[in-house]
Amino acid sequence: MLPERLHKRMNIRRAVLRELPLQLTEFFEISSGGTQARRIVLLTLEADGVEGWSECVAGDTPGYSYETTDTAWHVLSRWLLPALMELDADDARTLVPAPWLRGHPMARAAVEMALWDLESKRRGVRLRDLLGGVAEAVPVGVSIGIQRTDADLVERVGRYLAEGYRKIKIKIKSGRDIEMLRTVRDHFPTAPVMADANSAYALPADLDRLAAMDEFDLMMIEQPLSHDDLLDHATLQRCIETPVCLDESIRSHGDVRLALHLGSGRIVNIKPGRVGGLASSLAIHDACRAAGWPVWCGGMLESGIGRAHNVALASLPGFTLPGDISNSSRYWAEDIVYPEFAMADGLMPVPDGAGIGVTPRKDRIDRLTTRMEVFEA
Ligand code: OSB
Ligand code: MG
Repeated sequence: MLPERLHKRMNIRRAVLRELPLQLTEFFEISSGGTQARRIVLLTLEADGVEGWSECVAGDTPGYSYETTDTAWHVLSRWLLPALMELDADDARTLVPAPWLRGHPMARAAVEMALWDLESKRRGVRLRDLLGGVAEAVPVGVSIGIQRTDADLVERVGRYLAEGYRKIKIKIKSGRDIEMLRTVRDHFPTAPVMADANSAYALPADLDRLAAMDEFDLMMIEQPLSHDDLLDHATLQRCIETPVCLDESIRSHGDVRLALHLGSGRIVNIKPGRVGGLASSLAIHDACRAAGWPVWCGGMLESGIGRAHNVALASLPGFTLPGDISNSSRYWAEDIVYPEFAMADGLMPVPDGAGIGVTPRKDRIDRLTTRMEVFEA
C-alpha cells in the first residue's frame, strides 16, 4: 500500500509504456539460462505536469519467474493501465493489491513503483524519505554470471574486489560449484563471497554437495532449491552451517511470514519487482527486521531507472548486507539516466533529487524505443 494519504488529489492523465532493447556489456549466465540484452520496459505516469517513472523487471524468458517481458506488457496494457486511467491517484492505491488481478507481481510493481516516484516528486521529497530510508549511501556488491573458465572468474573477482565492491556473488550450478568455489577461495581466502544457485539443486539428492560448501565460509548461499519451495529450504538450513538466503521463493509478505515460521533460511534478498512493489518490500523488510533476519536488495539487471528505486529501498535500516547494486558501467556502455550510478569505496550514494533522484535521458530513451503504447484518461 502506498502512504495512507497522498499529497492531494491528482489526476493521472497519461501513462506511457515503452520497450527498449539494451545490450549488456557482458553476457550474463545463471543456472537457468543466459542474457545478452535486456528488453527494458519503462512506465511513465503523468499527473499535473509531474512524471513518475518505473521499470518492469520481467526478463525475456520465463527462466527466473513465470513473468516475461511480453506477459508483463500484456497485463499492463490490457488490464492495469486502462484501470489506472479510470481512477485518480488517491484511488490508484487500490490498484496496488488489485484484488481482481491474481499474480503478475512484476507487472503490478511497475505501476506501484511509478506511483511512489510520482508521489515523492509531487511532495518534493526523495523517494528514500517517503520510504523511511535513512542511509546516504548503501554498501554494494557485484553479481558475477557463470564464467566459461575458472581463470575468467578469478580475474573478475579480483577486479571487482579491487574496485571496492563489498560482496562478490558467484553464480553456481551443478558441475560448476565445489571446484570453482575452491579455486576462488584459494585465490581470495577472506573475501566476502557468496553463491547464488537460482534453484539448481534438490533434496535429498544434493544435500551432501550443498553441505560440502560449508568449508568455503560463504556469506550465504542464495536460493539453492526450487523457486517455489520453503519446506526443503528449512530442512536444508537445519543441515548446513552456511546461511540460506531466499530470492525466488519470496514473492509476498505472506511468503516471508511462512519462511520465518519454518526457518527456511536466515537472510532474504528483496527485489521490489519480484514482490509486487515497494510497499510489499517494506512489509517484508519489517517482518525480517523484527525476526532478526538481515535483508539486502537484489537486482534484475535493471537500467538506472529500476536501480534508482532499488538504491532508495536499500537505504532502510534492515538492509544491513551489501546489495546487488553495481555501477551503471558494469551493465551498460551507456545508461538511460543522468547521472549514472557510480559507487565509491563500495558505497553507492542515494541520489538526492526528488523522487528517484536521477533524470531519465528522454532523447536517448526515445531513440532506443521499439514499442510504445500511450494510455489517456
Ligand atoms: O538471481 O539475483 C538473481 C539477475 C537476473 C536474474 C536473477 C538474478 C540476477 C542477478 C543480477 O543476480 C543482479 C544485478 O542486477 O546485478
Ligand atoms: Mg538470486
